[in-house]
Amino acid sequence: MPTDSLERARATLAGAARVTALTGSGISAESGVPTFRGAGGLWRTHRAEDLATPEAFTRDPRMVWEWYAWRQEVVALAEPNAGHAALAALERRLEPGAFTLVTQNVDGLHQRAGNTEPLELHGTLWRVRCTECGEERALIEPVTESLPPRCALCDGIERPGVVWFGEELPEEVFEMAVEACRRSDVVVVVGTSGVVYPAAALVEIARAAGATVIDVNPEARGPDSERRIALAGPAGTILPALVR
Ligand code: BJW
Ligand code: ZN
Repeated sequence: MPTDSLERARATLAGAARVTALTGSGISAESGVPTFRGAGGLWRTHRAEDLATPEAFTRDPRMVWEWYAWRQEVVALAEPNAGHAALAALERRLEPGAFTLVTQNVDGLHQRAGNTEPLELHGTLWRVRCTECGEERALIEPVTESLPPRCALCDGIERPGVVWFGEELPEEVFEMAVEACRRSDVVVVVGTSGVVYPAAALVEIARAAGATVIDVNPEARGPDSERRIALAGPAGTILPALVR
């Protein structure tokens, strides 16, 4: 990464009144949480993307739950990394309400790092919902009961409180994310392949509204332009340097 890109990004961020960060699984990679599409995106012999569907759950709820229970264990043992910490520092540095954190991640590491209310586009590993009566409950630790877990009210099968392919994102959460992107001077995009919609459209919305997009990703490719700065490298190194 050219140092002048980092300097330009730092100056742009420092001059911004409103900032949004949009994160994906890459920001948690350095905490030991696997991404979806890179190395480690396989669980047993299954592609993560094939498990994150309502069809997979209907076919074999127990198997899909074993994957989620394993991921809960991985995340419970993980710690937020320097990239998460830098975004928490950025929130503290800006005026109240001037920073919005939008995440596709379900791991809860942003909250543990100190961000107050990330907009969780794809839900969370730490809530479950009954597929029969809709009752929800929060989890404070990984599920340990026999899988799939069952509803205390009606004995229906519970499902993870996440958004699978073909399902709608939580409407209000997505609208708040769109609004934040429209109003932001700078959008920092961290650790996402940008292939999953509608989350990926947020970057297009921000750009169309005139924001500068700073891309933090080992795979980030130039060229830089007036409204786009690519910072190629791991979030745990780049974000602290950007926010410092
Ligand atoms: C690092 C790093 C380091 C590594 N530092 N970086 C328009 C066009 C085509 C298709 C669609 C469309 N609109 C909707 C669709 C369908 C579909 C979709 O987008 N499909 C595409 C894949 C083709 N979208 C949906 O179905 C969505 N719903 C919807 O649109 O509803 C309306 C509708 C309904 C019915 C029909 C049509 C429309 C829902 C999407 C839900 C996605 N859910 C998942 C699972 C969540 C639960 C769980 O976690 O189990 O969300 S899938 C998975 O992908 C997960 C992630 O949040 C999401 C994004 O992945 P992410 O985070 O980008 O990870 P990777 O692995 O792809 O990338 C990691 C990146 O990190 C890489 O770039 C690395 O380089 C980088 N990296 N180390 C920084 N150290
Ligand atoms: Zn129930």
